[in-house]
Amino acid sequence: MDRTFVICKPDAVERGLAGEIVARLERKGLRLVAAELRAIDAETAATHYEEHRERPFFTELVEFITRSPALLLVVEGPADTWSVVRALVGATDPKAAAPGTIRGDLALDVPANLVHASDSASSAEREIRLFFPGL
Ligand code: IDP
Ligand code: MG
Repeated sequence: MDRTFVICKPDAVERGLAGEIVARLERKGLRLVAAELRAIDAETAATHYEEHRERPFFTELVEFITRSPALLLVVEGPADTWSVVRALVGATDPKAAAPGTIRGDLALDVPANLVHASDSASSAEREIRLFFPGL
């Protein structure tokens, strides 16, 4: 079995869509290993989004992801679970995301695109360690 990291971002919790997102992951056959509603602090957010530090939207992104509690998840599935979850989540820009995906069905804009999901096996490992160091 393999694991990946998912965040139901503040917009998902605010809109009451965290359950819908968890349900989609579970219906796919993935299993919850950890789940915690947590207000992400600015330092952790900056570390998490380190790869985007030089992007013009970095400040907006950190403010968004820290604005209210997010639902942090570790999910378990077959090899390369990260890629299964990314397929369910859809393209970064919800306007371009395919219908049937979480972003394609339920969101319209960035940065409020409902979900973060690790984009590789190494990102999954790094992000699980950052948010759930005890796991
Ligand atoms: P991903 O979440 O699909 O992996 P990334 O390119 O890693 O997409 O970007 C991280 C997050 O930054 C996105 O999910 C979105 O919330 C936000 N974001 C991406 N591009 C923009 C932008 O052009 N303006 C504002 N926010 C953005
Ligand atoms: Mg990314």
